[in-house]
Amino acid sequence: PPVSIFGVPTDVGAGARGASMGPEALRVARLAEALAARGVDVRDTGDVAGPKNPWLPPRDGYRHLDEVVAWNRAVFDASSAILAEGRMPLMLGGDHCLAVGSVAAVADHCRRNGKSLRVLWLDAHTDFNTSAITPSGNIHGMPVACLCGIGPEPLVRMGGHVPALVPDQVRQIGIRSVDQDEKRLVKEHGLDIYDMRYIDEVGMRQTMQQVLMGLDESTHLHVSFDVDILDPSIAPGTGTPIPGGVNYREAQLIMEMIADTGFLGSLDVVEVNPALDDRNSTAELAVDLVESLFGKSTLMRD
Ligand code: DIR
Ligand code: MN
Ligand code: MN
Ligand code: MN
Repeated sequence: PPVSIFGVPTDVGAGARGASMGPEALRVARLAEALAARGVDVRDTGDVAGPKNPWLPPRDGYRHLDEVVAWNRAVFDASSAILAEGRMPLMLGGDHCLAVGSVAAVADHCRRNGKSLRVLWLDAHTDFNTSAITPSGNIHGMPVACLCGIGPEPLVRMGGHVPALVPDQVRQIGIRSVDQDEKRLVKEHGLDIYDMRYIDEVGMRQTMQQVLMGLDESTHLHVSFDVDILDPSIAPGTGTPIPGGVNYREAQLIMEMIADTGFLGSLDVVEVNPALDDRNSTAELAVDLVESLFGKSTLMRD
């Protein structure tokens, strides 16, 4: 399907500044050109707009809630418009709080079109915090909870339908950092989490076979790719790097196995932070992996 790229240059949901430069870093790494070279009909619609980062401490367990809501409304509108045109939204973050808007738009689109949505959350973190339990107040640690109906009213209601998602629709891959009370909450809500220990024990191939089980022609796959799923040795340019991440070959296999399904319907690439990167290598690796997600492989396979 044809792809429309849009950038969301903000870091209002993060604990480190710099993810606001992510869209430009991914453009400098020639994301659109790489997809076009694969024969994808791709358009870059530019950046959406929103408030500046006031860089204030959290209030009532949330940092920059009003700004996060404003940016997510812009994301929801951009993503919804692209889906309505029959194109695939590719969001360039920005921090991961923006997935509230992008996934809410996709959930709404699927509901209207009789599609069943499955969300693949590629991340070191489960992003299932709430204002009551967050150690940071950073809203990029909360989008999955918000999408599942737990969170501040304006974020939970973003797409109109509450909750936007049920935990059943989510698969989380690469997880290795879950906060103390967040552990209890993800267990309580039955999230399907393929953490690094699981990947170590069964291998990435079997992990992805589990993750991709039960798909059919009606499935819309949304991939929310937080680059901190990758090991910091290969992806240093991100705000909350956690050791023990997915290596280069494992990451390629994730993307290639998703591509093989043929059901990719939308994508977020988030948490690229050029201020912390080594010569744009994280953005370049992200582009390489997105190429694989769109079907690039070493050989023709059957
Ligand atoms: C941490 C970090 N769990 C928090 N979360 C991040 O602040 O809630 N998510 N970095 O991507
Ligand atoms: Mn995340
Ligand atoms: Mn993360
Ligand atoms: Mn590749």
